[in-house]
Amino acid sequence: MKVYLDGKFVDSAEAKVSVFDHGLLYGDGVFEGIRLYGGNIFRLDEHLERLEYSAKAIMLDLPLTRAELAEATCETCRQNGLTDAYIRLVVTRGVGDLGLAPWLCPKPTLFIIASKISLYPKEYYENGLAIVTVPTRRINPAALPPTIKSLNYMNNILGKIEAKQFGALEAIMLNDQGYVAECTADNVFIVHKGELITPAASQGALKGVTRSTIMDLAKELNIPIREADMTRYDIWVADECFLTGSGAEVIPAVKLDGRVIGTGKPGPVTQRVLAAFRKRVLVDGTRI
Ligand code: PXG
Repeated sequence: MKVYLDGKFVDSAEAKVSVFDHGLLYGDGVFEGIRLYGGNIFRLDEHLERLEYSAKAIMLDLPLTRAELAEATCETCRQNGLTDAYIRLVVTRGVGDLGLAPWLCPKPTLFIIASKISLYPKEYYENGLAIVTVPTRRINPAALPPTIKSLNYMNNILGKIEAKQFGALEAIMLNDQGYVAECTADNVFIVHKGELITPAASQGALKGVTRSTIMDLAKELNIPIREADMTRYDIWVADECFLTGSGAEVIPAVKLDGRVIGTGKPGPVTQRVLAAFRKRVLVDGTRI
């Protein structure tokens, strides 16, 4: 496997960063998780825009322009002969002294990995996931905006660990006011009386690329959609629930904390959205 590292393609065994890299020392950096479907990098431009916003938010100057980043991403896929893959694009603050000071890190580190991703087993797309609410709250946007896709994922990792303790593969994370924010690595949607509802980013959600795709698809399919405050009650009484993310795509959730959601089976709106999403990923984006 060839990895793009600071302008060169290197063998995965040689793709190493320094122990003084602030991405490692402090989680100081930003990243994107992107999918390649049948030679199409899904919504690459949208991912790169979010990367630019994440970098701007942490006052990190990206070492490449958007066009250069796009080309490096495509070339990483080509170099590895991939047509379907998971792409991880990471920009760290770079190498510096011990001590937080980002201004003492002269050069960001940029690497791009294109590889396989382990998805949820197929049966969960057919039968739905049983999810739980975890005690760990999503980070308050005033502490660290969850809209920044930063290398600080400890909040989500704590949620993921708790989900596993309760025997679930994914979990609802509430914000510190008790409203539903998102899942550990996915956004959440419910269907209620034919309408799609998802929490706003201001409630502590990442502005997911899959989430924004669902918003576009819903308009095309004439399914009403809106952002709204959401509590666990809204999920308890929802007709359907599904999660979205670059890894998960669109996956039905049929139980929350042992309670059945809707009929307990993936519902018709979820299935329509999932089918439309699967078609869209092949055409919406950048050919490598
Ligand atoms: N919320 C969080 C906290 C995420 O990390 C999403 C929502 C969904 O966003 P997108 O843009 O993907 O629709 C994410 C995305 C991984 C992995 O390596 C994580 C994500 C995506 C792909 C792979 O576990 N998280």
